[in-house]
Amino acid sequence: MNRIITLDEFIIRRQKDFPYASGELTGLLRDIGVAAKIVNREVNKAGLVSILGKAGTENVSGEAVQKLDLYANEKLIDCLKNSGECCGIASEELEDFIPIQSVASKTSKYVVVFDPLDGSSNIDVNVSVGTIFGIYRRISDPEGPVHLEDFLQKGTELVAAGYVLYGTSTLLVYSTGRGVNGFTLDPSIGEFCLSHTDMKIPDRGNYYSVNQGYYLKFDVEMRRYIDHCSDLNLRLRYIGSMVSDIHRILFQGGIFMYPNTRKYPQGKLRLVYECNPLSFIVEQAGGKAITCQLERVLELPVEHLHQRITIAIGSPAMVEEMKEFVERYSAAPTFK
Ligand code: P6P
Repeated sequence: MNRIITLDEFIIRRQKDFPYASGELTGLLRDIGVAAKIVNREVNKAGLVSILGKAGTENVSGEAVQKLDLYANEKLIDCLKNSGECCGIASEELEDFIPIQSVASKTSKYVVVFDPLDGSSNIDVNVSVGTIFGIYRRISDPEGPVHLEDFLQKGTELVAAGYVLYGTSTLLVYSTGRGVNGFTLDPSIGEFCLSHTDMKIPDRGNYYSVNQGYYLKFDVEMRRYIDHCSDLNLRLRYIGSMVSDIHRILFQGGIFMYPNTRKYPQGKLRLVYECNPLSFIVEQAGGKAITCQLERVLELPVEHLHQRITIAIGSPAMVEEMKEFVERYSAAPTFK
């Protein structure tokens, strides 16, 4: 049996990959791991305590916020505030970013963006949900407080990104730009243990993931590509939790799409909190991530914190095929 390698041990070992590493990123990643364990503890017993159900409030995107969303948001903020390695936070649940003013934190060089509990509409029906995070180096004057510009960086500027999947087991997957590794939580020792080394997405797969219920609302080129997936007898798998849907695609190959609809003409999914971190990971695993207008997600200019985009992400051969359908059938002017 292979020796157990914990997340902490792995992060510390990999710190040597960065000659100028000062240990700050190591500390930050470990603190995110602690927050994930705390959130996991509550997610796993959500049915037993009064944190189920809608919290009665709406988040900045106008969606009903579940109590577990608020709990996960608070725990992540607490852990990052106490870490001393992060000078600012932006959460999908909050209108604006939060500067961290403590003496230890305000001179630190990293800011963190996160969706504390993505797919939370699935909580009450015991379907897997996830946390998504991204880490940027601050670009504003290190002597002063963080600025909005620190959080509006392109996905190509990510220093690290990851997700936690609270499913049949709890899995933390992350990348610092040198490949993708996955760690499964062993509750008996309370540690995330290396379980998926150097993850690579298959060039193509048997799955496509899209909300078929909106099919008639998609543009013709997306409908043509979805018909093509169906003609190939690919299997439709759609959980409605982006982390779960993308994890399947990352692991088994396939393509996930959220095109524009009448309700979401720009697309529904958030660039900062969902699409950039997950696109960073999928690209690091050899996959591709583009918008349905064929732009590379990671190169998109970030105009505001809650910007929404369309996305097609997954196996490279399948994303390329979807691109060919868009170029062939799109009524819009030819894409650059
Ligand atoms: P729809 C969850 O609310 C989420 O942000 C993603 O996790 C998920 O992929 C998507 O929205 C589901 O949206 O419109 O299909 O219910």
